Amino acid sequence: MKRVSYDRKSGLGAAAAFVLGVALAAAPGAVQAQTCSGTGSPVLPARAFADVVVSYAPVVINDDPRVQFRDPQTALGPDDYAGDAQCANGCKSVSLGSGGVLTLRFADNVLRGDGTASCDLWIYEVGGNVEATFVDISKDGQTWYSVGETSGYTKGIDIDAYGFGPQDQFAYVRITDDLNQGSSSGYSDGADIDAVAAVTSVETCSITSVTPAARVRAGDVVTILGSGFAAGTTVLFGATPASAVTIVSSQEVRATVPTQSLQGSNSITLTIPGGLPCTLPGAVVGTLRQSWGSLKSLYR
Ligand SMILES: [Ca+2]
Ligand SMILES: [Ca+2]
Ligand SMILES: [Ca+2]
Repeated sequence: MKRVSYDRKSGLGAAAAFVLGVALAAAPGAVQAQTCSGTGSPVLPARAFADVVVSYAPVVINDDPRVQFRDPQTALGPDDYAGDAQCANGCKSVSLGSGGVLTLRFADNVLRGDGTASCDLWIYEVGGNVEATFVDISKDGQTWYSVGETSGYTKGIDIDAYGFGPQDQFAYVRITDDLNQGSSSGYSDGADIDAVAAVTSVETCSITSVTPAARVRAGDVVTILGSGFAAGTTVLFGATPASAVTIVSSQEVRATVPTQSLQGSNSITLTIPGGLPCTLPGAVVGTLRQSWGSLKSLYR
């Protein structure tokens, strides 16, 4: 939000704010409607929202945006901005400054196209003014694809319109404030991001570490840390199912190395029910030797 221009949400109820938001979208200088629109921001499951801050590079001029508006963690999880543009009760959004950049990642879900012109991606830009951002998406955090410009929180982005579809899975969203739109000063200068959601979302998981990773033997129990794990998650060592799996939490799974030999480097693949698998290549290096426990079970 920038000081000059409108004061869209302060002191207004959500319904009034929505009506004003629509009116402002057609105001001179405002960004025109995107390729899809909803009736205000959609109600989505918590898992659909962005999970991790990859990077945050605000443009700060004369201490604007102020430091309390520069916490990128406020852009994670479900939208929770309720009209407190001054952050009297703590900031619920992060301000980019003019030309600033915020990159987020989905860790327990991915963004896909849905094969129709319906909205697939939603940026919840909030605060006292409607401000525009350029939006790019990426599968790997390296190669980026522009999916246009958006503003406010009353319309979404249809990624099918950019040539993508259900076969494409994106884990990264990069939001760049349009420095040619809006003014360029104020305590929360630049676009203010409350949340980012994959409207067309498929659940998955991610693996951050496996221990032990070396000299793993049949019968050993390895601890897999990551996110998005759920009841019923299956585990593969290479192509071989784990002989036992314990779901400790959404961030920890313990799996028993299968009896078959696991010589050399092996990937670990987890699959949650109804979701897409997540794989860590070269996660464990096995040896032919079996653990004492598994040998005992063989000769029992
Ligand atoms: Ca998520
Ligand atoms: Ca779509
Ligand atoms: Ca928020």
